[in-house]
Amino acid sequence: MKNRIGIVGAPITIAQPNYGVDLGPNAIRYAGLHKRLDGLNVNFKDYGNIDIENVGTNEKDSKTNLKNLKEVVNGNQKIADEIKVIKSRGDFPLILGGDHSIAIGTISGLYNHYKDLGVIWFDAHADLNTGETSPSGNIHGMSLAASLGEGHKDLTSINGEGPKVRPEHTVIIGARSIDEGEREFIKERGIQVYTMRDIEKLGMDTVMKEAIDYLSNRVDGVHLSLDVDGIDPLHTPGTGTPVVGGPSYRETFHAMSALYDSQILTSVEVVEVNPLLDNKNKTAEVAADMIAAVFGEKYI
Ligand code: B3U
Ligand code: MN
Ligand code: MN
Repeated sequence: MKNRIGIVGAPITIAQPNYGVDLGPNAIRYAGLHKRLDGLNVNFKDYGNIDIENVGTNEKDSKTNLKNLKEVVNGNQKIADEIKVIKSRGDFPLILGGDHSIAIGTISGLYNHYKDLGVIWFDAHADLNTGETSPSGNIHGMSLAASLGEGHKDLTSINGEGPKVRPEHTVIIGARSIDEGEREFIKERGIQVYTMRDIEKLGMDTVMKEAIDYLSNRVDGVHLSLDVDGIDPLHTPGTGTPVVGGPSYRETFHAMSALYDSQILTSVEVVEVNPLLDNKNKTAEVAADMIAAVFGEKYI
């Protein structure tokens, strides 16, 4: 890692109903993030947490089917602005969420710095809903769609109107809970998806090799968006929408190590750690382990 890592907390929690994800950034710090990075001899600076208001309700808007649209947009605008500052300093952004809606802000902030940004979306879900298809109205299930230019205009217009990433530059890994509308989206737009079935058949090593190969020919930067619910809830109980049957701790660690070895990544975010649902900060510890792996920690 040549660049200094610029750490920032992005504590949005109102794009999903289990409030407490706003405590995620500090929980990951308390899990020993700085010490782990010190141990890897990487240079980093922690810029603290972005000031997010998090005033919301659990009501869907009757017209848009979205919860807390204005507040989520405001929070994400702040995140996009902060990412631009971190990038202009030449740092490698490491964003601690926050619910997964923060990807709308991070990817919008990264947008101007790349000609063709690639995204690896490690998640149990596809987050490809829009107000029309969402079963919940929760915007954290719409953030990849918004980044691809689909959904409410306010969500797709942060830092300029329209798509920030192309579907053919997007790889989803670990999916095992995909809604009907999301399935259509994937088919229509040709997004590369490695479901749990694919991981089971190919093995994580091959999946990562393929994903890295696929992206490295097409993009000039890769953002890793790691939703901790992508990992099996056996290891990550502190998250709002756990789905059984995910990659194990060691498979995920291996995936992160493969990304480190490839040196393909240009930014990383880790989302959906909810300390209020957790067991003795276990989920934040796993998040810190995965961050350490993605920055080069090895077993020996
Ligand atoms: N697909 C469902 C559930 C969900 C999405 N993301 C999470 N849960 N974490 C939805 O509400 O869009
Ligand atoms: Mn997600
Ligand atoms: Mn998820």
